[in-house]
Amino acid sequence: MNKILNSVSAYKEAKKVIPGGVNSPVRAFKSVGGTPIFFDRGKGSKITDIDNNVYIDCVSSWGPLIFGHCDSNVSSEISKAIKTGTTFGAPTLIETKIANKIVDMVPSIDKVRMVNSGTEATMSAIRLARGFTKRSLIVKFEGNYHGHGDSFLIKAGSGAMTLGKPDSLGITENIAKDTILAAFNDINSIKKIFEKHHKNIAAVIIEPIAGNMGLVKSCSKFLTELREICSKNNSLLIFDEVMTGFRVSKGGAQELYNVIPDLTTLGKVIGGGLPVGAYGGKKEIMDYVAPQGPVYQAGTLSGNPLAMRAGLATLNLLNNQAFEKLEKISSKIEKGFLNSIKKLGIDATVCRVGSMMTIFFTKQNEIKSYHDAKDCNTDVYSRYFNYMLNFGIYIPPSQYECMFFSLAINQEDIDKIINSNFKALQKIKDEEYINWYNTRKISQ
Ligand code: KE4
Repeated sequence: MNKILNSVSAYKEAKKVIPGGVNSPVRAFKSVGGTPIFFDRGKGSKITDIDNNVYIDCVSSWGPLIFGHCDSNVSSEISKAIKTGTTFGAPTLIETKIANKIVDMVPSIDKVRMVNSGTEATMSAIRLARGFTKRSLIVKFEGNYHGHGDSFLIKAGSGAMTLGKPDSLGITENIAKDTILAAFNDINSIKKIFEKHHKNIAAVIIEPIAGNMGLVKSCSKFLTELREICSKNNSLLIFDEVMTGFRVSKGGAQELYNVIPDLTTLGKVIGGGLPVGAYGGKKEIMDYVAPQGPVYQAGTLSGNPLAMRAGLATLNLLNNQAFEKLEKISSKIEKGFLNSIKKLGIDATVCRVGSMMTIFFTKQNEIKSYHDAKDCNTDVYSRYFNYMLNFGIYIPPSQYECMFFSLAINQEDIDKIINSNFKALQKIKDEEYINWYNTRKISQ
C-alpha cells in the first residue's frame, strides 16, 4: 500500500482554510473515499505526490494536458512570456494569432472571444444566445455539465452528480425556471419541449459527446435531428466542447459527427494547462458581443499573452500525426481493458471516443443515458479506483468522469495500465466470491 501520510496531514491543514480542503469539489475523493492525494510535480505521463509516490496520470488535469506534464514546447513558450510580460490588459498580436488558429481548426467558428474558463465560456454563450434571439429559455440535458453557472446547475453531471446533488443551493427559482431539462439521446424529449415552448427557446446546449456522467456517446442521428429542430425553430444550437474540443479530433466532436452548431464553447486543451476558455461561432451572432454589439462580456485577463502562448503552442502541435498516435495509445488501453473484463467475467463495460474513456461497472452492454449511468455500481468503482491508485495508476476519483490519455503515455505505461486494470478487476472478482461465499454460509 502506498504511504500517503503527508497527504493526510496536508488535507487536514487545507480543510482549515479551504472549503472541503480543495479548490474544486470533485478533487475531494468524496465518492471514492479516503484522503485526496496532494501532488508535488509532474513530467510527461507521470505525476508524483508529496509522499514521493509516482503515478501514471490518466486524468491529465481533467483534459488540458494532451501532451502530458511540462511539455518542452509549451514550457518554452510560457518562459518567453515570463520575460516579456504576462498580461497588459490591452490587445496583443498573439490573441489574433490564436483566434485565427481556432477559426482554422473548428468548423463552426468564424469569430471567437477568449475568456478564462469553460464556465465563463458557457455562461457567455447562453447570454449571447438570449441576446441574439431575444428569447429566455435554455434547454440542457440531464447529466451534462457546463460549469457552475447558475443556469446550468440543474441535474448537472460531473462533481454535482458525483456528490449525489445534481442541483445546488443558491440557484433561485427565477433562474431555474428558464432552464428546461431534456433527456440525453432522446430526441422525443426535445420534440415535446419544442412543441410546448418553441418560440421561447433561445438555445439548446449540449455536450456532443458527454463526458460528465462518464463517457456517453451521442447516438448517430440524435445530433443531426437536434440540429434540424433548432434550425426549424430559430433556436441556437450550442456545442459545449470544453472537454471534446481539440481532444477527440482537431475540429472536435462537430468534426467527428459533421454537425455544425451555431456556437461552440471551448476550454481545457485550448490553454495548454493554463486557465483559458473561449466561445465562438457564426459572424452574425458573434458580432452581437460587446463592444461590437449589445451583449456585454469582459475579463481582466482574457487573452493574456502567458496563457495564449501556452494555448497556441499546444494547438500548433495538434496535427494529424498527433491524433493518430493518441488513437493508437487509447485503443490499446481500451482493448486491454475489454480483454480483462471478458477473461474475468466482470460486470463492466468500456466507452471510449478518442483519448476519452470510462469503465462503467454495470450489467448493461452500453451506457446511453443519464439513467443508465446512474444505475452503475459506484461502490465497485470506488474499490476499483483505490486498487488502481495503489498500483500507481491515477484515474478520475468518480464514476461520472472520464479518463483522458496524453501523448506522453508510452508502451511501458500502456502495459502497466492494462496489467493494473487486470489486477484491480481480479481483486474485485475475489471480493465478490468472498461475499458470495459468506452470504451462502450465513444462509445455511
Ligand atoms: P471549467 O470552468 O472547469 O474550466 O469548465 C467547466 C466545464 C464546462 N463544460 C464541460 C463539458 C466541462 O467538462 C467543464 C468542466 N469539466 C470538469 C470535469 N468534469 C472540470 C473538473 C472540475 O470541475 O474540477
